[in-house]
Amino acid sequence: MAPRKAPPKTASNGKTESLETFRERPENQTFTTDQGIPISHTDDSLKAGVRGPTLLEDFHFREKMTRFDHERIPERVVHARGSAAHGYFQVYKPLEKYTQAKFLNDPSLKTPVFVRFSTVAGSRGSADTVRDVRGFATKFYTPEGNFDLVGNNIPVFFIQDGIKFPDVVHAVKPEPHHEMPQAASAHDSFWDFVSLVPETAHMIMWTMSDRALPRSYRMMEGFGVHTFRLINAQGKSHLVKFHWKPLLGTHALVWDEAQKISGKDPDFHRRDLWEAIESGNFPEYELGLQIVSEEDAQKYGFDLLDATKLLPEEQVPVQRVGKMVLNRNPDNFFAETEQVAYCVSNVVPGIDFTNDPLMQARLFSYLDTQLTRLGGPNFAEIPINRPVAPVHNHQQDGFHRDTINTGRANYHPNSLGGGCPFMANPQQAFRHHPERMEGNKVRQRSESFSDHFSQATLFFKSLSRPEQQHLIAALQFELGKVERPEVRERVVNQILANIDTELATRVALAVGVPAPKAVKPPKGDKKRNAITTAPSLSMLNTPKDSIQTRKIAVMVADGFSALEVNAVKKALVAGGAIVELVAPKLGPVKSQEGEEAMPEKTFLTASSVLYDAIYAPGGEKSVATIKQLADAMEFIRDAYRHCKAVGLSGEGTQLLEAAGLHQAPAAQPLDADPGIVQSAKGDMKKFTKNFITAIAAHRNWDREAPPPA
Ligand code: HDE
Repeated sequence: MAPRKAPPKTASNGKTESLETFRERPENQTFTTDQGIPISHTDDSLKAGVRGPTLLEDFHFREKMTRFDHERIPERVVHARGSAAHGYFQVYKPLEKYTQAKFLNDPSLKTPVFVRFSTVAGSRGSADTVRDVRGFATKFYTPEGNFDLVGNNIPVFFIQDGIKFPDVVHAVKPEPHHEMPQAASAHDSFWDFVSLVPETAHMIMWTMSDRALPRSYRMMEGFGVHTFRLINAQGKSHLVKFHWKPLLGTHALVWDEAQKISGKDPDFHRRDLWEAIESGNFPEYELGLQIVSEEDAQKYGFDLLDATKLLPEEQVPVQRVGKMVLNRNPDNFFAETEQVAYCVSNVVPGIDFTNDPLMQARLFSYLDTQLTRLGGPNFAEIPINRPVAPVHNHQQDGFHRDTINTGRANYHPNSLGGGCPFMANPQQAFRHHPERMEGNKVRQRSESFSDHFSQATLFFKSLSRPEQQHLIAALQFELGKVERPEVRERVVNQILANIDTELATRVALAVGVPAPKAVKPPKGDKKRNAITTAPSLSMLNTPKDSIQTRKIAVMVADGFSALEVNAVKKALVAGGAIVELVAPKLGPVKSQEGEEAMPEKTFLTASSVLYDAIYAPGGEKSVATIKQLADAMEFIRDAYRHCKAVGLSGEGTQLLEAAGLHQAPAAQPLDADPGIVQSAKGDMKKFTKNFITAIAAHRNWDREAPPPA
């Protein structure tokens, strides 16, 4: 791992300081029971005779075992697998025109945050790089109480009304009879649901796209999904969509790579986040707002209350209003990451809800599920969940109550307690927006929610060609795993055929289903998009100008060229990349110049799927050794297959042929491939420049052989 640039554990803010009271430090302390009784021996239980039975009076043994027996709490019903970090948020300039929220109005204020990233379907111990939506939940500890922005890395959702959430989650989770498959949507019950519920169409396009395979939590966008409201001090309301924009750009893995990583390092995203923060490469995101006046709400050809729709940036630009920096890892996974409780209904004055029926359901569900998961109603007192704003009310009792309320007036109004706590000044208190309401009591979907395919088509059409190929291949894979032909057929004909003919046809051919006829919008689905493509939806257009925090493996064995390695390493590190030497074994490797270097990994313990790019330097003996290693050849073939930058200098250039890549069925020949950077003669200056450009490009998708037609 690269050395730390800064000592992040000292990075503190109002929240992390408040946690100090609860931190337990064992340094130079004596071992005790939970009651503080000193213990000098914890390796043998108390017995009647040295070979006799353990005694019931052994309170130390019983306490130790009882505590162990009760360590587990229920995992989250969704988003069970997650990783989190502390940091802060700072607004660029006051947003008083739109909101009275203090943390969005004071540019000098660093609001503490705790962010938890997650997958959705898998259990707590499942792999990070599965095909799935990622959660992106942020708790802002503002001076006016906690605001939780509980978002995802995809701007839309599977369903329009929260009453269908149990159905979609049951369908995607492992099937109930045999609990398979884990953390995967590629099975019959999920696609059966999709085939019968056309409102899933748009979200399916996103989950089958590269967005569902992020390279890193540091390189994915976040979305509040629903339309929220911002309310200013005069009570005026604007509609708003929240966004997080990663400063490193939005980048993805490829499916074969993601699957291999699941085996090589199931903690890939967790480790990436942890190591980035430990080494001072703090993840950064800008908060973006799309603001729409109430008067314009009906202008976009779809209903802003429908969470299966996004508001294209081309129609309403995203204003970047502030920055979030994650600069400190938690001290204890369970106490912080596991016990944190986000809740959509945690809003502060100046932010309010809308009638989006998905959001309305969420306003109920989070607190409800936390009552079980965290064992009662007092979970807001768990240190990570406490606001930094003071808390005073008449709540009392229940399991795990920490607060010792003083006085005898636990009701309102009271005179015994002098009327305390006083009601807040209405100008500073939370005020629900007084939206006018009328209507009949009905169990019914609004007609304005009926167009399920226009934006699915818009998304598909807006992707670059390689992204479209990946999406088609993903559907070929997922439906290829579905056992029942009628389910495959329904997905193709009822869903995909309404999105795009080429997409539906290519999937149909790969999964043994008759190809559908040309797309025609189903009855009642007449609305079409105001725009035909939205470039902002493609990751092609994300920033690709830096190699910061990219990981590069240097393949060495005894006899490598230190001259070449040193030149390349220096340039890569100067660009902010992390360079690791990978060798046949641990322990020093000797260069042809006689220098010794220490490899971080071996071809056995590492794999190129764990790196962004690979570099093979010259050195006759080194290259001859590497050629003989099956794992090293696999290293090169995988990097090539996953479209990564491959740098080769001196004798290292022989390795492409040794790995059989001169025969690879690629769309682009090796010598025309900008991601394959070679210098047989060792012009290291030009070589490093081109290699850095290739790494910054993230991948060279033009190399890819297209999926079966
Ligand atoms: Fe959630 N969701 N969700 N969800 N969700 C939960 O709350 C729910 C939805 C999201 O890191 C649960 O404490 C319903 C959309 C994240 O702790 C639960 C509906 C979005 C997290 C729940 C949705 C999300 C959750 C499970 C449909 C993106 C993880 C454990 C109406 C905007 C938070 C928990 C963390 C977690 C309910 C849909 C994001 C069961 C009913 C849409 C990031 O309450």
